[in-house]
Amino acid sequence: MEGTLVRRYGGFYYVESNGQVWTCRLRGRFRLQDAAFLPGDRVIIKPVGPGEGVIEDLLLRRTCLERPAVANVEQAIIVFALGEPPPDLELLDRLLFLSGVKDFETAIIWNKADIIKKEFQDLPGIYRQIGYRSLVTSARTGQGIDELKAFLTGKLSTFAGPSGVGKSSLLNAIQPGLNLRTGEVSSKGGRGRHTTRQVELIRLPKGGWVADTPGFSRLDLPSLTREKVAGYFPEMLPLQGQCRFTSCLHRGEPGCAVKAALDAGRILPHRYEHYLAFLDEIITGERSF
Ligand SMILES: Nc1nc2c(ncn2[C@@H]2O[C@H](COP(=O)(O)OP(=O)(O)OP(=O)(O)O)[C@@H](O)[C@H]2O)c(=O)[nH]1
Ligand SMILES: [Mg+2]
Ligand SMILES: [Zn+2]
Repeated sequence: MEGTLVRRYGGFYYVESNGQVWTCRLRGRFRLQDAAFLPGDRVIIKPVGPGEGVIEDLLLRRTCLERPAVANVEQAIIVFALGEPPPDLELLDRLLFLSGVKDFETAIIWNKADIIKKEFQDLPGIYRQIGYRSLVTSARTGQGIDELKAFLTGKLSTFAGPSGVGKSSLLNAIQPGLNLRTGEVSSKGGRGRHTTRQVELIRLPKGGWVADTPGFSRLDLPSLTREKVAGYFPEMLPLQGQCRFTSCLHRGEPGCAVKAALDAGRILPHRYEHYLAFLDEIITGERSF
């Protein structure tokens, strides 16, 4: 039988197949490569008892993410809070960049609208203007939850974002009765407490899957050639080919259209800074090959 790996825990693999969750072990020849199995993977299982099975085979993956570790992702739902913890825009831009390189559909969820801090209130509009889907929600009041549900239906999505922003709380709001564990944001550092420990795939009533994932604050960039970096910044994309030099990397070369757009206020300073930082990282990565 074909199924979807929804969770791994303590040497067991939980596989959904035919509307039922099977508790599985890996077949002998796979045991040494158990790291190769990720939630989201399509597998073949053989029932060995009531609700129990053995994983016989792993089907070809269409996509793979390392952080959060989920296979076959079609859509990245990037979650940040408009209050505590304060949004780390470099991490956001990194996630947007990675999601673009992986060719995922993307949406930014700005959660905790009920305790929004003034200094962050323009962010949803700013990112919408750049071209991203940008939705304001509150897991507490229910604001935006129906729209979020509509985003998720029919696809395999993964939540991604820092600890404490409300990823598990949003899923609980979408699907009352789910009872995912949620944790306080610490009063000292304003950080989450890493309440979710494992990736868990949740089946949506109207079709599709969504992965609740542990929060993280660091993320490596994919390997890429330096000329491609600007193409994953939607506000720079239309300027391609307009710089004086075709090899322009927009780092201060004369006649640079990106620099002109920055000076004219059509590209935001923090986005440009992150472009430069990512470009540096990509160039360093090129050298290490
Ligand atoms: N005021 C308010 N609090 C929220 C909202 N969403 C979540 N919280 C609170 O924020 C804290 C963290 O929520 P979680 O859902 O555990 O956050 P998470 O993103 O799953 O965190 P990790 O599992 O650690 O990655 C909890 O105390 C929630 O009650 C919201 O919309 N408004
Ligand atoms: Mg969580
Ligand atoms: Zn340029």
